[in-house]
Amino acid sequence: MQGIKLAVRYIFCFFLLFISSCNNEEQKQEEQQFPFTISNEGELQGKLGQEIPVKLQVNDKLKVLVAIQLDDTLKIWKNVKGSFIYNFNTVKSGIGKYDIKFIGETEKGKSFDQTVTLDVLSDLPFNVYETTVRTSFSHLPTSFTQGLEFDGDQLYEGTGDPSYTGATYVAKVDFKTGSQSTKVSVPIPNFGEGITIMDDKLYQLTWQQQICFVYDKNTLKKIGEFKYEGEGWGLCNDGEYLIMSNGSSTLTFRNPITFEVVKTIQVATDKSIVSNLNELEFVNGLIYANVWQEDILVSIEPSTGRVKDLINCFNIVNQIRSATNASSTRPEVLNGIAYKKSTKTFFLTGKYWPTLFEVTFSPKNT
Ligand SMILES: [Ca+2]
Repeated sequence: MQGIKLAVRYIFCFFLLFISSCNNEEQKQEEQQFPFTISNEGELQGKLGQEIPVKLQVNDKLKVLVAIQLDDTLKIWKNVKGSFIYNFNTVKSGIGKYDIKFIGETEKGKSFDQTVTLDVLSDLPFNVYETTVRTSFSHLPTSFTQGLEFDGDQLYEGTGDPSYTGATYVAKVDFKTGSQSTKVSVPIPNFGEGITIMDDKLYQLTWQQQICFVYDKNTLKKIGEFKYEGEGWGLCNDGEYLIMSNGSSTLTFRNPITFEVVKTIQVATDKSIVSNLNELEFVNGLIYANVWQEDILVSIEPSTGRVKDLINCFNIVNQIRSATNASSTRPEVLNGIAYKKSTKTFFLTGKYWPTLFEVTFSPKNT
């Protein structure tokens, strides 16, 4: 009889333990269950001027849901249930890539978060142009071109230094012969990037050294420098601000006196965000950019970041690739845009290219 009692007691205890472990398991599952889901993640793309709908589904455990962009709270929902749509305002954000973080808090005070990326694209299609070569000039094939700009009819060039042997320089170049009249070498470890000329000063970025060197444009004597954060790639100016690329889809406008950031824009076509923006040139109200490792240029509207034109440079890139190269350096990517106002022509070259092409752009025959 005693044995039976003990057995019943054991079974009862086991049953209690089983129930309690089930409850614990349920509680754990409940605690780990996201109180909201986003059903259209991966499709969050829209055009400037349109709203981008983010489709949310919340369960009855959710107490509060917050949408945050950087440190700004976009929206707070309290006691919402079921499915609803949050419309992202692209007029307010402008063109670009944006991360939105949704944080949901359950009734038990546990919080869950999920970040989604939205792409705001241009609302207008772009034109496609081709390049027509007007003249070809010699270009020093040992120059790793990173910046190219005319001041009147005087061409200036800035180079980089991939082998870290002190090959970074800024020079005045005779565009007809490729010879250099005034040249300033920049010591290692500086890796020169974009150059631009504004108010008798020549500005030269560096890739990862976070220094912008400033020179007297006539003598190329160094007269100052600025520090900045992040990488430096291309540089141009609109007559008021310096405009700088860093290899992303963002262009940064800076005050030329203080180098402070005035504004940034992101760049996109109506099909995609355009990153890897490299050497720049400001011409007739548009920013022209080399796209790194692509045989194209894009022209960009400075107020919005819309790509207005895409310029195919396959013909000149193919000429360079197919030419027998006698020099020890192998031509690399297209990288160098300079506009000469007196002839209304663009001058294009690339890293270690033996040729500087004078070109015009014409609509592509379809
Ligand atoms: Ca340029």
